Amino acid sequence: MNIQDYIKREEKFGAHNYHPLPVVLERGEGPFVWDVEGKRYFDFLSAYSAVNQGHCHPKIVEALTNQAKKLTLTSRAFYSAALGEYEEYVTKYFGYDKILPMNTGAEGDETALKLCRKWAYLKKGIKENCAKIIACEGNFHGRTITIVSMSTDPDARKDYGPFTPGFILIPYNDLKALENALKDPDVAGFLVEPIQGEAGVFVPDEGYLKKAYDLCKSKNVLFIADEVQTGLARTGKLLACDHEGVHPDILILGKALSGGILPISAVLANDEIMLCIKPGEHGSTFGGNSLAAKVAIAALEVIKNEKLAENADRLGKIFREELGSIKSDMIELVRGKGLLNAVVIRPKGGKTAWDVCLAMKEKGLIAKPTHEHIIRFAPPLVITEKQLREAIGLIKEAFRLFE
Ligand code: IF1
Repeated sequence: MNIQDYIKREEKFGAHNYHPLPVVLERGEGPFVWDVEGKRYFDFLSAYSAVNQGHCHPKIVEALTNQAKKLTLTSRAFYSAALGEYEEYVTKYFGYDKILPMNTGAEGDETALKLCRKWAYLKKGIKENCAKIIACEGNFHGRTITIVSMSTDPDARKDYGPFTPGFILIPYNDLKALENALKDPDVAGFLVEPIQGEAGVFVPDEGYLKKAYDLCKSKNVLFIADEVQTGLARTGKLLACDHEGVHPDILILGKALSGGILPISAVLANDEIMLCIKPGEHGSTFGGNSLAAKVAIAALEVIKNEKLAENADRLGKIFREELGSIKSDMIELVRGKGLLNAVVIRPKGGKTAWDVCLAMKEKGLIAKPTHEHIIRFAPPLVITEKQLREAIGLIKEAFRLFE
């Protein structure tokens, strides 16, 4: 089979809910992936920041294979040795009383929404079915019908109605709008991405998160941070909220919580919030399974032991400086934090971000445009400076093709 055969087979038997770059991958290691013809690429998407620890990290794979031979899943109908060990480890790691373990990021967000509403009725005293949650325009929190009910992206929500009520949308990075929305006594929570990933790596103004947090506290509203994409060292700190010393009331994690090995997500909160959910009021078959518990511990150990946040911080500065120095009228601006960066592309002669991505693929680096004219660059955080500089060279070569 050649590459086209692989692509045709996916087209024929798979739903068309994506438009992938024409590359067929079959192996990954560290910052690299190889296609079915053995060609090597720098992976500059990291599966949307799920592979922060690098592809197939040996320590995480070892935890997976050891536990897979022992016990993978018993469900939460019973206690399990691995889950308790993970719960203690992860709550101490992030500084919370408790974790509610789930699987996908969307389930993490849904769990946070349910927790916030429960708290609203049981603790804040909002009238039942009247709780409101503030979210930001341009948000991405997953793809369930309730989550797309607060989306402003037509592609994410068209023809999926009717939608879940109870959301107030405000512009991102706009404290006045937040202050205004917080006047509503039925507001229970503010759900926000510390950096908006899908919207094109929007980094809010310095101090925005801290001031937003303080505004929420002044109105007894929960500050809910969706760190599914920005968390776990991606932006140069363990959490993006750490850049401003904000400790969210509810923290949502996913993606790299498993190092890209399994779907693992988590919601962390203190007892006053977490204990609002009683037995039988929420759950999932795979949430907190023993295999995920051991994989998540290993994934978190790698982040600490290999100082991935420090690496992301240092290399991110080099990346933005180098990309910013490229003389190309297709580069409108470069922005990001740590190793979550994006380049806004100015189309030229009919050539778009997609064409740049195709050119980079030919050079041996894969990345994908988001929203037409923005290319996100997010390599695994294990990349070395030498590898990063080699990758930057390939990016520069690709842009030169359009001069
Ligand atoms: C797709 C990007 C999109 C997320 C944040 C929750 C979730 C995500 C901040 C849900 C997931 C993924 C989903 C994937 C593409 C990618 C993505 F922002 F990362 F680029 F879509 F916007 N919160 N983001 O970023 O987690 O349920 O997927 O595990 O759906 O196309 P999930």
